Amino acid sequence: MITPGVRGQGSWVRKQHKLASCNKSSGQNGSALIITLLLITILTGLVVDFVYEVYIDSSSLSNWGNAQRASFIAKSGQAISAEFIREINKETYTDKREVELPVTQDFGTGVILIIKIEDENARFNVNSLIYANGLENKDAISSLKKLLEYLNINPSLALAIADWIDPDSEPRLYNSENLAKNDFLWSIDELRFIEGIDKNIFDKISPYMTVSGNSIVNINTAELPVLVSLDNDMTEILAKNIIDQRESYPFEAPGNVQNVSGMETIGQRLIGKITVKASNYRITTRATVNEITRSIESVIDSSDRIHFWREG
Ligand SMILES: [Ca+2]
Repeated sequence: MITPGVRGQGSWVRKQHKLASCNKSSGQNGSALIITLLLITILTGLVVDFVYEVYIDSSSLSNWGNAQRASFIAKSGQAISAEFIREINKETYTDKREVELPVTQDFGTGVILIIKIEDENARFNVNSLIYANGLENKDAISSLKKLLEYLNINPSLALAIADWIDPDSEPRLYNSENLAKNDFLWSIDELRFIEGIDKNIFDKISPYMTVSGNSIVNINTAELPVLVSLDNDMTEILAKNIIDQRESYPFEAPGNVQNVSGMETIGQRLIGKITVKASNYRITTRATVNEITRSIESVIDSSDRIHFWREG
C-alpha cells in the first residue's frame, strides 16, 4: 500500500530547494511569491497523492469485485455439475462420453467458465495400498507396481508410497519412512512430498491416481494404464480390447467384461474389483472475469456428499 504523502514530500523537498535558490537571487520582494509557490507545491503534491491513492484503491476494488464474481460463477459451475451428476447417476452405467468432456462457456464481456467432470473410479486409489487397520493390501501394491511399470517408472515407488501412508515406521526401502505422513492422503498433490516423486514423475502418474472413492475401477472410463494394472495377466492388448468394446457398447454390468476376447478367465477374477458406474466424481470449475480467475476443485459421491473442496 502506498503511504500517503511520501510522493508529495519528495517533490516538496525538491521544489523547496529550487525555491530557496530562487529566493537568494530575487531578494525579499519575492517572499510573497515564494509562499504562494510553496503552497501551490504542497497542494500539488497532496493532489497527486490523492489521485494516485484513488487510482490504486479503485483498481484494487475492481480486482476484488472481479474476483468475487469469478468465485460465485465457479461455485455456480459446481452446483450445475452436481445437478448434471444427479441426472447421469440415474443410468445403470457411466458412459465415458458423458463425463470427462471439458465444457467452456464464454458469456462475453470478459466472463468465461470452464467445467470439467471426471470419474474418480477411472483411477487407481493410492489409499487402497493400506487397509484401514494399517496392514498392507498386497493386491493393491502389486497393481500399483504394474501401473508404474507400464508408465516406465520404477515399480518400487509403490513401496515408498505404501510406507508414506502406513502407520508404522518400518521402511520397505532405504529412507522410505523419512518424514512420512503415516496416514491416508487427503489430496493427490501430497504425492509430491514422497522421496522419488519429482514433478516429472508426478505429472506422469497423477492423471491415473486418486485418493477418493471405493477403489473399484470403472471399466467404462479407466484409461489403458489403469486397466492393465487390474490383474497380473492383463496385457495391453486385452486392455485395448476392453476400450474397443466400450467405445461401441459401454459395459452395462461388470460380468460382461468376460465377453471381451481373451478376457474369459481374467474377467471372472475381476468381479468385485471392477464396476461399470462411477461412484465419485471430481468437478473442476474455473471462472474468469476480466482476466481475474478463480477455480474450485471438489470431489462428490453419488449420494451428493462432498469429500474434498479446494478454492484457489
Ligand atoms: Ca509409514
